[in-house]
Amino acid sequence: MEMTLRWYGEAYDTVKLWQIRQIPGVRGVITTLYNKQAGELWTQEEIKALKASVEKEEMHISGIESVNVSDDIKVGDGNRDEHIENYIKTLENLGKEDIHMVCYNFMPVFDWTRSELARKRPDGSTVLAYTQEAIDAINPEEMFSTIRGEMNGTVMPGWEPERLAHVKELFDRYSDVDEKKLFDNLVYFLKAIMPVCNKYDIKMAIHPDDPAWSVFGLPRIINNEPNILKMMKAVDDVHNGVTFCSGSYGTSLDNDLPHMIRALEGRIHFAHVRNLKFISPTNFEEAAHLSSDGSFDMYEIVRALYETGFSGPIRPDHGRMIWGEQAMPGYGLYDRALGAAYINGLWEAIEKNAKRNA
Ligand code: DNO
Repeated sequence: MEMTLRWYGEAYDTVKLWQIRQIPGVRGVITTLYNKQAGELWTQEEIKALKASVEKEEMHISGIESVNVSDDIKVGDGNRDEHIENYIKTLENLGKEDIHMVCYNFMPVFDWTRSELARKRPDGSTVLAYTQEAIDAINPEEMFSTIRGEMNGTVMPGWEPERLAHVKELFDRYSDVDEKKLFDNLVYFLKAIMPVCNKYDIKMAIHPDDPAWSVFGLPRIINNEPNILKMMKAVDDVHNGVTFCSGSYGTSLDNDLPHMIRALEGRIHFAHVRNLKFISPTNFEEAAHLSSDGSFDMYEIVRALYETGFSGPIRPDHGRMIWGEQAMPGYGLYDRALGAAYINGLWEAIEKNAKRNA
């Protein structure tokens, strides 16, 4: 594995590359052209400039999170084919710039959903949290304005104001999209992009639905082991793989995370590692990465990645907001740096133990 950190680019991130570079073992970042709307083409010049901005700090790009998929592609209408053409050209331009891992999601309307972005924990840190009761009480069309006030002035991924200004229209477009249709549209998209992925060895890593069940009546298709296996079988190519996100699959207590990692051996191209603390099965908050702070056994998650030969980029995921930091909720420097150090420690211990016992 390669330890990395997510970075939103010079114009958007409160965290600076020189700070990331001081986290032990981190030389790679996962980044994006954050100003791009889904469906737009990324030119080679733009990608080159992004690369240069990272490399001047003696770091490199380990993958893209995300090249977003447009609603036209997800719904299967409008400008779907033009957007797929742009996606293919974008992948080609990324391949030419030697970038080989792309994370994306196929969630309708909203990317991740949380009901709170700053729940206070007993130690004074704040975290993202979810309660089903709170979500049920929100009118989805007002979801954005409800949580906007907690974004610390940042633009959060998947919550682009330009898109969410039309949220009612978006909901209407999905009104006849059920799970089968969404799945078929995903397969259509994957089949169209596989040739370029093969040509440039670009590993596509679909991000799971977060939370792993339907919210606001919208369909969910990437939420459990049988569904991912179905997706991988429908387009059986190593470049059609997944982002294993413990905090997203882990929202459902029915998902056995180490078991899933083993079932997906060879097709996990990117790992997001974080911990959640459950108050009830539909009320959880994000915790520190340390196992004992939450509900997951992080040792078993990292061990499963190690034992299945995971060699892609890994990143600590959402951190708590600690030490007075003001940043994008989940994406401050301090707690993610602690997370990286902890995961590195687990990995080193697991690796040395495995070698000793070999
Ligand atoms: C949230 C992230 C997601 C993820 C996208 C991938 O913090 O994990 O926004 O990047 O779903 O496309």
